[in-house]
Amino acid sequence: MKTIFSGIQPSGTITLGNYIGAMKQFVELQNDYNCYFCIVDQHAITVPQDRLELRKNIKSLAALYLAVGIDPEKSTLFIQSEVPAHAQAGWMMQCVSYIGELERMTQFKDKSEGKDAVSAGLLTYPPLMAADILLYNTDLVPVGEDQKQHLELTRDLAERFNKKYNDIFTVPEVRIAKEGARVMSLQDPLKKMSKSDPNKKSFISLLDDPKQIEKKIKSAVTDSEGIVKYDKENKPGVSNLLSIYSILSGKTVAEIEGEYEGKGYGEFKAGLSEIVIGTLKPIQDKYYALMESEELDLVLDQGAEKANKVANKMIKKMESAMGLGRKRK
Ligand code: ATP
Ligand code: LTN
Repeated sequence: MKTIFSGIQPSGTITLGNYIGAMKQFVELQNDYNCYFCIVDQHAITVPQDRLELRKNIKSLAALYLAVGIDPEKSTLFIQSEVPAHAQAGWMMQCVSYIGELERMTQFKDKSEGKDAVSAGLLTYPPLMAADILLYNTDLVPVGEDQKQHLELTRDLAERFNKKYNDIFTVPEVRIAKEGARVMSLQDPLKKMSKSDPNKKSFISLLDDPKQIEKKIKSAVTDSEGIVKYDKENKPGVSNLLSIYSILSGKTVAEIEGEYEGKGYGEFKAGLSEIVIGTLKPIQDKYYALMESEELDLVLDQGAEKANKVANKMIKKMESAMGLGRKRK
């Protein structure tokens, strides 16, 4: 069986973008692959976090992974900081990375822009991500479109390490969903929907209640034409809503366009709200039950145990390849 690895930052509550672009794929893939899904809390601290809020988000993200359908019998779910090999391998991968290539990452440029205090961790975020992936002999990494550049760098770093030291890493492939790989902000359809956006109206979180969902969709930016038609160039707002509608309902964009022909955005938005609320209801019910149960800690303990075993084997190989420590019998 081939291996999959992917991670999500506990930097807020999962949005519809994270769900459609990443999590929904995870659930489908876990039947056919040996899967590792990680809560990358060490990546989250590359930007300022409130400690209580971070702890809350870590637990909540674990519950959401399970609530959307990650099955701990099939997949290994764990917290990055509970597997020290990630930080160890992250350091080694930093030492094969060049500052220039890290400075060229668009996520680094976007997140550091206009800030006067940028952490060194924000720059060295990608070698830690490469470490996450390479520790598990990963074949495939399902992510949203925004992570493509980081995956290309991961491949470069793996090849560089293999050539310079020893051929120990599997060079992973990226897997980006055909549809919904880049869900856009409801307030600025030219920007991606992001869970850490300070404007809460720009995203729908998986835990928003029906009233909030209706309100956010009602205030989503569209245009003045009043025609429900997919046209990404000229109607980015409506097109984004149409993609969300299509992915969550299983209907094609053409079918939805037909359904709302001659009707205005009000009716279309009400229909979309209903679809979103219907999709999230069972997830939320499961989530609140999990948050009260003891299952979560059990799953995370087992996940960390399994991940530690696998990752520590790779650390030994990496250290040996680089000549760190002593030779053991
Ligand atoms: P942050 O706002 O803290 O940077 P984020 O919302 O961008 O967080 P991540 O934790 O960085 O989310 O990403 C988790 C997964 O969700 C990744 O695979 C990422 O590519 C995917 N993803 C994030 N935003 C979107 C989006 N708008 N559309 C589709 N996929 C997305
Ligand atoms: N950088 C990713 C989160 C992430 C990740 C990973 C994704 C950290 N490590 C390993 C896939 C594989 C993000 O910001 N979405």
